[in-house]
Amino acid sequence: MDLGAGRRGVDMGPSALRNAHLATHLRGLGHTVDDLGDIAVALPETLDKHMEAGLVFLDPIINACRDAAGRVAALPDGTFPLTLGGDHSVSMGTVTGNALRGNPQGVRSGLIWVDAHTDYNTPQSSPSGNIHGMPVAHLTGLGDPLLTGLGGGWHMLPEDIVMIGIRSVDARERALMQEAGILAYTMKDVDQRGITRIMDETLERLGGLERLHVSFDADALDPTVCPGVGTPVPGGLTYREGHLLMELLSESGRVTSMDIVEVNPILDTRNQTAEVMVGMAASLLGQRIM
Ligand code: 6HN
Ligand code: MN
Ligand code: MN
Ligand code: MN
Repeated sequence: MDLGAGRRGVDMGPSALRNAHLATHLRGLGHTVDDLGDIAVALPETLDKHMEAGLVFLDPIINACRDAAGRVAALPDGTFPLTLGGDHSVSMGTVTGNALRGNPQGVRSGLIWVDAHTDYNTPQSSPSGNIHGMPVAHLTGLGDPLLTGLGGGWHMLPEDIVMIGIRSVDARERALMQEAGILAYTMKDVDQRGITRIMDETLERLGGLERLHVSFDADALDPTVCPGVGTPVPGGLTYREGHLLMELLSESGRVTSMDIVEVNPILDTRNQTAEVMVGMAASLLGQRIM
């Protein structure tokens, strides 16, 4: 879906990723791949676009997130859910679904949020009303009760979240992040300390957790690497920093699920962004150079 984003087009992200041979690449790594198809979501042109309590397109987004959460939660043991977005609001569903797999109360889980943005707005703090800027806040229980209620009583703990690649945070969003105490590695941290140290610290911080979900927003990478995104911010992760991040996570053997989101083929150059993101998934799922 693209209902959570400010501009059209990320609803075509899954097609672009399939076109970039995602399944073929993963099968080449020895994985069995089952494509479960798309979740049906209404087109914005068929809906009345209005803001309700600071949220644009709340109802259809809740439905899509519920559907995503239910489908992910129902997957059998031993499967690795890889979700294709779509705008980042879908991660409220996927992160919740992954925590609820095999346990209706939800399991304490870690979240690695790779993004230019912290996506920690509430309907009150958001400058846009776009729900893709709000998923992490809602996962931790802040914001609209319908969206915070997706997991029943389950919520993410702020200390179980690590963000990487951050370089665009709204003023009131920053205050909420600080209040919650969420660890965010900005691009300054990446420049100064490097991905290797950041990943060591991240895996250490999330040490005791059995489930780790990676939510990868294509706009974490520099717009020269991933031009097909709706909210590009200069000064992002390089191609190699992105891959190194995925390679170190792969080596850790600890990641249990992943989202690829915010790929916008309308704004892309010859499907480059989808190709790059397929490479990121392949790196996380075991691609070796030698
Ligand atoms: N994303 N902070 C801005 C907002 O509208 O809340 C941008 C959010 C971008 C969200 O890229 O997933
Ligand atoms: Mn290819
Ligand atoms: Mn995002
Ligand atoms: Mn983003």
